[in-house]
Amino acid sequence: MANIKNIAIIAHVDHGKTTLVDKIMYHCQLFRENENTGDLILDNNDLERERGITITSKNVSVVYKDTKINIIDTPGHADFGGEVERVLNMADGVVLLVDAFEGPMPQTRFVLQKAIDLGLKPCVVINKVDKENCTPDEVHEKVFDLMFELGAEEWQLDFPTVYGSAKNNWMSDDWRNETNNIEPLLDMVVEHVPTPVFKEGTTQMLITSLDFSSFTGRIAIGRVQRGNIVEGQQISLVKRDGTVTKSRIKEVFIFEGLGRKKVQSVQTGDICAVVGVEGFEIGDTICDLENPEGLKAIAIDEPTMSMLFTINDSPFFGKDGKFVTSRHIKDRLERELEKNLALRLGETGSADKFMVFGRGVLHLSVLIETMRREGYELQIGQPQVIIKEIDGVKCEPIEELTIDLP
Ligand SMILES: Nc1nc2c(ncn2[C@@H]2O[C@H](COP(=O)(O)OP(=O)(O)OP(=O)(O)O)[C@@H](O)[C@H]2O)c(=O)[nH]1
Ligand SMILES: [Mg+2]
Repeated sequence: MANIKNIAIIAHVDHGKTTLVDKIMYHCQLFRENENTGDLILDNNDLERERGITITSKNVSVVYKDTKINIIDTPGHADFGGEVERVLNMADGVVLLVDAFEGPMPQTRFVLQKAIDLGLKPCVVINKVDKENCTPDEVHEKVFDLMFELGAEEWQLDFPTVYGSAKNNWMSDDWRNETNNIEPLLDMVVEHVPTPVFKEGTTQMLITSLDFSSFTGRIAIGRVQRGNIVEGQQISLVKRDGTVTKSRIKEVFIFEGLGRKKVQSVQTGDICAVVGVEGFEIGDTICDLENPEGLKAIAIDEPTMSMLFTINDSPFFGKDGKFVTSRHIKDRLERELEKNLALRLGETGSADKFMVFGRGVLHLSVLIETMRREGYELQIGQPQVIIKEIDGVKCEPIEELTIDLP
């Protein structure tokens, strides 16, 4: 089997994940010399471009010194933490980026906690050392303290580190010693991230993401955990609740560069996209036809905010969008639930009103803006914090705010 490394890039918002992935893709020559692909290639939908943030995680794959590296770029904003959590299931190691000036931030802690709990090997990148007055050595120490505090095991605490500037396209073992490429980072990944071991046995693949194509329909994405997946294979689908349905795989694809390549079969450890499975959801397992053994379903963090979505009953009804009825809105919201796992839909007792629960205002506003652009017209209420009773005490979600002032 070819050498494979599966890594997820995790960090707090804006610490430079997507910029780093750009540089990796350029270094591994995914593009022709004369091809101008611009910056933040993976932030490819309109909302991501406009806001300059990553909203959904994405897979790319590069080849470096005979090793295939599957890279998952993740969103840094806390509202999309649910997304990060589940894609980490596909990785064997994480590249944790920390800003050399800001140091570890709340979301660094959150995503690192998930990675440590899943037993992934951390590799640390202290990024943005080009910033004035940054303190890479102190930041390195803080990352160590943070890992210790989060209960990392010894082999995790023994993490390798590189320093550099993703923006200026260099990484190095020492931040004072600027290089002219990012090879030290890739070498670190190749050396320290474990290669998936081939597991004999029947097929098992946890569906961690989904994609849609107007030609082939819904596409299941995940990592083959055991055995292999073959084109045309008959399979059982074990749902999150344990029920089993039968289905057949039409086609399998592996990730190659920015796109996908059709293959006959995929072995344990590689990340693949599967076409043809019927009625699947994220969190289901694709298993052997005769001996279906489901994998542990993915746990998702609970929503913290709710918002009331209603049809537009104002005098301006119908001026803006083309999908205006409660039926339209309901269908759209239900479709969103399929891929937006941290989202919930609640009953309101009225057919025109929908209570939508999300991870935060940004999470909900991205949904609203996406719906608006798709031509939906709706009215929304104020965001409400979800209050929960834990052991008889009323509790509300809290958020920490740090303000640095001169
Ligand atoms: N000075 C400096 N700026 C950087 C460096 N790397 C990235 N940036 C800038 O930081 C900003 C955020 O970069 P992104 O790559 O979008 O960060 P991200 O971590 O993907 O952000 P989210 O996906 O939204 O969490 C951009 O304006 C980059 O140009 C660096 O090494 N030095
Ligand atoms: Mg990004």
